Amino acid sequence: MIDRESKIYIPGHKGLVGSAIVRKFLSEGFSNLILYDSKSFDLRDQKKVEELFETESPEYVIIAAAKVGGILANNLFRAEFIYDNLMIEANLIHNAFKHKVKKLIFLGSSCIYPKITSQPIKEEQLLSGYLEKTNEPYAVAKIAGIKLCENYFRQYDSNFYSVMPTNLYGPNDNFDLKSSHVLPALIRKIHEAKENNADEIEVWGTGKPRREFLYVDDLADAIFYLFENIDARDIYSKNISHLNIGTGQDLSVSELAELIKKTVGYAGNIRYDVTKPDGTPRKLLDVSRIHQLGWKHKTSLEEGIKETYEWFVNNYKL
Ligand code: GFB
Repeated sequence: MIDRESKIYIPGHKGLVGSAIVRKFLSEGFSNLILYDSKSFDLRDQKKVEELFETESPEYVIIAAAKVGGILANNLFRAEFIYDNLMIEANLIHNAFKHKVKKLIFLGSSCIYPKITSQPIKEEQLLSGYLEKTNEPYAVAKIAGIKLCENYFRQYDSNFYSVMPTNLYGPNDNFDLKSSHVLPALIRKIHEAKENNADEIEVWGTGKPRREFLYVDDLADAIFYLFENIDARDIYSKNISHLNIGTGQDLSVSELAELIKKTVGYAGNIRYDVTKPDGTPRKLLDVSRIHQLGWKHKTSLEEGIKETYEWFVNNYKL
């Protein structure tokens, strides 16, 4: 068991993922959390990050900070998606090394895998083919983060490793229609269509791409489990560079829209805007490794959507 008094730095603690990790760690008795607001603290600033490590001396680091967004934001803000993410992760990982952090967990995304690859996707399939163009800048930055952790381990024995969650959703998600991911976007569109008695909603692309969704509190649970039980050598000794985290189940965007319509109680039609990109046809993670390590998700997609919809109705200010 890791000492509950340990100092844990969680960059990105206000986002969807970071806020779930904070909730989980607080509930497990860790109260010595180092939390800096990314609005007032620029993680791209090398000097500032160095000063933070000198002042705070964190013992553990969990990197939930990143510039993230849905398919359109990734495609439009390509320069920021690669630059911001490279700077954030390089500053954090290098300073964690310099300040002898005991364990660091870096979070990426399932978009690191090739666009066309066999399914479900095993960890070994990283760098075995071309990336999906819409999120190539983000994916390249995340692959660089994986390789930073792996090579600080290989050269210096740093206890740093990466986890790649599938598409995430839950409380504190981004519901802005231009920058959000599909699940929160459809919750908002369907809710507003119901409120306004609209006949139809617009869904981007063909509705055929398949996605896997993990409730963010389940991700936080997985991170906590790994934090307590798994070290870098447990990962790299298996000749993999990171661990997948998902449910092992996917559905099409059309099926997702139908599920959300049911939860919200909306009976209108769906119009597909095929001028918008589909992105990767499918990215279902092979989660057998994390299952073998003793962790499995708990929340069904139906329950997770219900919780997220309730959160949206009660908390989101339109
Ligand atoms: O969730 P999403 O934006 O990202 O889109 P990706 C998933 C699928 O849903 C795409 C369709 O085929 C979209 O065209 N979609 C339908 C919509 N309606 C909507 C809508 O209203 N909003 C959005 N956003 N999509 C991202 C990557 O890819 O996934 C990131 O760009 C990251 O790098 C993230 O990895 C997890 O799953 O295609």
